[in-house]
Parts: sequence; C-alpha cells; structure tokens
Amino acid sequence: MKCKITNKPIQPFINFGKMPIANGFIEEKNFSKEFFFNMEVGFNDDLSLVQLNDHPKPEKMFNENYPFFTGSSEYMKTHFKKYANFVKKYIKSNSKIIEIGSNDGTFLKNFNGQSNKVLGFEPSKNVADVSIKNGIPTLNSFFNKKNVANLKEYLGQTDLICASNVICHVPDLNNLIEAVDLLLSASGTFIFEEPYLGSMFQKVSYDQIYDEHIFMFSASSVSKIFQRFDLKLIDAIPQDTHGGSMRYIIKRNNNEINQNIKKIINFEEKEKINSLESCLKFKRDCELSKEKILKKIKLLKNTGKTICGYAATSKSTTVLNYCNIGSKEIDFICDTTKEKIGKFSPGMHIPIKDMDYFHRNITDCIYLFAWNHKNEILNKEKKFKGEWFSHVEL
Ligand code: DWN
Repeated sequence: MKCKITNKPIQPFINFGKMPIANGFIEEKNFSKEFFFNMEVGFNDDLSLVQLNDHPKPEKMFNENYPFFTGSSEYMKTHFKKYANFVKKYIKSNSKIIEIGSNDGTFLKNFNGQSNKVLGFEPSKNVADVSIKNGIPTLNSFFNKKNVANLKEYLGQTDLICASNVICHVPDLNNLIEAVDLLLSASGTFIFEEPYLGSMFQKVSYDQIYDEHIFMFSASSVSKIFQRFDLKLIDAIPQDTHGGSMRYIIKRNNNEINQNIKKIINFEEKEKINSLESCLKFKRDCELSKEKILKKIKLLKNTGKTICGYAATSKSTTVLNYCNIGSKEIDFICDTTKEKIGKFSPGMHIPIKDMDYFHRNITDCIYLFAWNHKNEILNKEKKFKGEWFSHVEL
C-alpha cells in the first residue's frame, strides 16, 4: 500500500531491501509462505517527514496474533504510570478519555478507580482481550472516522485522547486526525508519544524503521501535519523511552504555544534534522553501522565465540535482515513473550527461546536487541559476565 499523507511522490533516500513482517515470528512449516515487502524510505519535503514509501496492509500486522505487550517491560509500566499522572492536568474528574492503540491496557489501567470514563481502541484481538481482562473498556478495532462515528456520547465531548508509539503506525494519518477532531471537546487535548527522528539520526538506530513504523516524526513535521487540520502543536517534551521519543501535545488552533516548541523547532532547524541532507547522512551512517556490526560478529565467530540475541524485538527484524545475520552467527534469541517462543525470527529464521533456555545455555556474548531497555535488562542479568554488544552504543 502507498502511504497517504500526501499525494505528491516522496523522494526515496534509502532502501533496506526485502523485509518480512517485523512481528511475524514464524513456524518452520510456514517458511516457504513468508511475506516480504520492499522497505524503501523517503523524505517528504513539504511536511519534513521521513516515511516508508510502501507498507503492508495494517491487517497483516495487527490481527489476532500480535505478539507485543506493553506490560513486558517494568520500566515501561512505570513510564505509563507517570504519563497518566502527567495528563491529569488536561482533564476534569468526569472527563472522557480515549486511548488509540491501547494494547494490553498498561496506560489506561492507571485511571481505574477514578470517575473518568475511559475507552481503548486496540485492533489486535489477542492484545485487546488482555486489556479487557484487565478491566479496561476496549473496542477491538482500528481507530478511524468510521469506527468513531457511532460513539455518540464521545463525539465533541472527549477531553483527552492519548496514544503512545501508535500514530507512526497509522498509514492514513488524515483519517486519524479527522477522527480525533470529531471526538475532541472544544478545550480537548490530544497527546501522543513517538520515537523521535532526531534521536534516530543521532544514534543511527535505523532499526526504528520497520513495516509498523511508517512515519518518523519530528516537532516540525508534527506541527506542519496538524496545522492542515486547524490543530496546533502547543508543546513537545522529550522522553527517554524507546531510545529517544517525543511527547507531542495538540490542541485546537485558538491555544497558545509553549516556548518549548520554539526551542525544539529552532534546534531541529540548526541541526538540519528535517532535510534531505540529514537523510543522506543517515543513509551513509546506516551503511557504516552495517559494516561495523558485521565486522564485529565476524571477529567474534573467528575467535570461536558463541552469540545469542537478547529480546526478539520488532527492531531486530530490520537489523537481522538488512545485515543478513542469521543462525550461523546467532545461536538463538531469548525472549519473555510466549507468543514468540518456539518460533523463528522473521526472514532470517533464528530460533526464539525462553529465558530458562537462555540461562541454561549461556553464550560468550550477547547481542542486545532491546538496547532501549538496557538498564532494566542488564540489571536483571547481572550474573552474565560475558560481553554485551549492539549496533547502537550501549
Ligand atoms: O512501537 C512499537 C514498540 C513500542 O514496541 C511496536 N511497533 C512494537 C514494539 O517494538 P519492539 O518489539 O522493538 O519493542 P521493545 O519494547 O523494544 O521490545 C519488546 C520485546 O522485548 C518483547 O518481545 C519482550 C522482550 N523483552 C524481553 O524479552 N525481556 C523485553 C524486556 C524489557 C525484557 O526484559
């Protein structure tokens, strides 16, 4: 599918090659049927937006077998508790709150026991079921104009709409923003957090790009996109989650913007973050990163070292397929998610094992794929005395 934010063709600047579904952990019997797409990334000059040129249909990624649960990280649970406290200044005691892509309810759970009326939208059925089990009212559907149209008591009456690591997953951003506009009350607020383009460039964390992550936002692109809908970016607050994210706060156009926005947009201009020039530098950095990690792995293998991967992240699918790293190099990847264990990594088919297996089969070195959860993981695995490494600086 082609991305929809603009009809103008976007300028491709890097091609990561043939990519499988990032969360498409696969059984051996299905190897021959595996789906791949061409992962090419472009720069939309009008909107200062980095985006995939092409992507699989959302239903191919978000369905009854989606294997990511926000609650798999203790750090993220704490983050969402703090996030829930932060948004309280934007609501009243009886405000209606909607979360787009509410996953297992980790965020909305924080409003349990309060008089707010909360509602989650979660398109992946198995994940929505967990949220419902957690006591969170959840609609198992995509968030779009059609699906909000029947929510009569929410239309124009929702004081807060939140989302985390979701807006960049939605190909039809126009439709999503129109749905937000339909729901938001006159003084309502839309708050969302996403991986930040500036952090991705700085860390060369190109693994933030995969089928689900269609857009890589900056404050400049978010501001330009929402302006088209008479909505205003009034504040942006950097977050340390997922290797560097940004929390964006959107209100109706009659609101004042915070000085923070000017600072961040000035910073982006000074650093030329929203330019083809930076995209081309990023491309070269990705190529160097690939060379460096392959050299590192070759050296380890040549000296007889064994390597396992830690955490079968979505991000790891990009790294493994782009760098062509498979089970010759990495014996297995360990992970806590039961939906991934016993299967194989998308595309490169490295076996996924549980944590027990990991502790019984300690390798000499560990490739940390969840580098964004480094503190939490290293803290848990203090007994491991070998080498941790990754393609981003640890
Ligand atoms: O946007 C997205 C982000 C927020 O989450 C999604 N599109 C999907 C997902 O991306 P990811 O898979 O790269 O997320 P994480 O949070 O970096 O990694 C999660 C994976 O790591 C899970 O499979 C669980 C695993 N994990 C583990 O095995 N042990 C995670 C932690 C913290 C651990 O201690």
